[in-house]
Amino acid sequence: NKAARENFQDMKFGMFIHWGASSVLGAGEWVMNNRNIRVEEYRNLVRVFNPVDFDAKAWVATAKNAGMKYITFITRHHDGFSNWDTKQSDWKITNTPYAKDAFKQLADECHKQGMKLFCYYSLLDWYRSDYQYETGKTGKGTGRTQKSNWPSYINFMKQQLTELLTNYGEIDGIWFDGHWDQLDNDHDKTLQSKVDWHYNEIYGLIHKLQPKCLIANNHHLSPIAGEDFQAFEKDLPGGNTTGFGGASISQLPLETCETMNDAWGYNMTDRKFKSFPALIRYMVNAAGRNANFLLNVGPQPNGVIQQEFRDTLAKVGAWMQANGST
Ligand code: FUL
Repeated sequence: NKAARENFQDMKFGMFIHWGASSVLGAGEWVMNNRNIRVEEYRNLVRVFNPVDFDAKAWVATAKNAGMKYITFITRHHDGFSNWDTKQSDWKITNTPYAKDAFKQLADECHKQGMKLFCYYSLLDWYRSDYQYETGKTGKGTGRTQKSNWPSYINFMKQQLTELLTNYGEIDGIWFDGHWDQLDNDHDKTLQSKVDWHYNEIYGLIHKLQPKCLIANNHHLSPIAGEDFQAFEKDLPGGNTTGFGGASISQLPLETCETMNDAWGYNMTDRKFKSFPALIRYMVNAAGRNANFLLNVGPQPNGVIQQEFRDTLAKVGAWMQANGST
């Protein structure tokens, strides 16, 4: 949808939010894989994730005051935990002591405050037994023993995406991630996926359910049919500084994402906070390349965005206002 793509390009600045059961461990969203935590241990997080101080209104206000026009929220990251009341799995926020649908609250609040809403959705999955690849970094894996069933997994994703695009009002985009997974989990050497993700069917479904919903895929390759904007991770388009393969720049709208410290999901020990001038520099450079800037926060397990991030975002917001960009 051309108009939706143009609107996207005009938004310039968004908030990325990495958050879920993994936040409890305070060691980033890759903790399950990095520490080879087995599914039967990891699933205990459903008993302890309890974000009692989560306030969608406060998140949206923080984004708005920073001059951000959209939010890209982790609906489901690689650990497979769903931040909404999915019917497709028990591994979800409504089965925690918190028991409420966080995504619903966020979606309602975004619609109320005129904030655009994108869903980050992981293709790869460390949790489900029907997922066919074992991804433990040291090769030990996460202990899934049942036989994989690829049609079942693809169908699961379709059902979940249908929920997200049916029960939560207007969704402005789906941001896919995890495309690179493959038998040898050779994440760093090559990003050429050997997996058949059934993109035709999945993208077709999304565009059928919500024609204005944009699709991006953090596959680090040139965009394929059905994708609406091109995502660059921790890199300015054309920068090619991260070793992710340096995809060529397409004619689609562009977006680059970065994070406030070195972590995406909440990491207790990461104090490498980017300075306010560094963030402004990045934003200006992104704008100079006509790319949106998606800036990440990893809220704490109680649901609150940490003070250091909020302080810096307030400064960014003041700068945006002074420079007439809001
Ligand atoms: C990566 C993921 O593996 C990270 O955990 C994070 O979500 C980042 C934005 O994309 O590919």
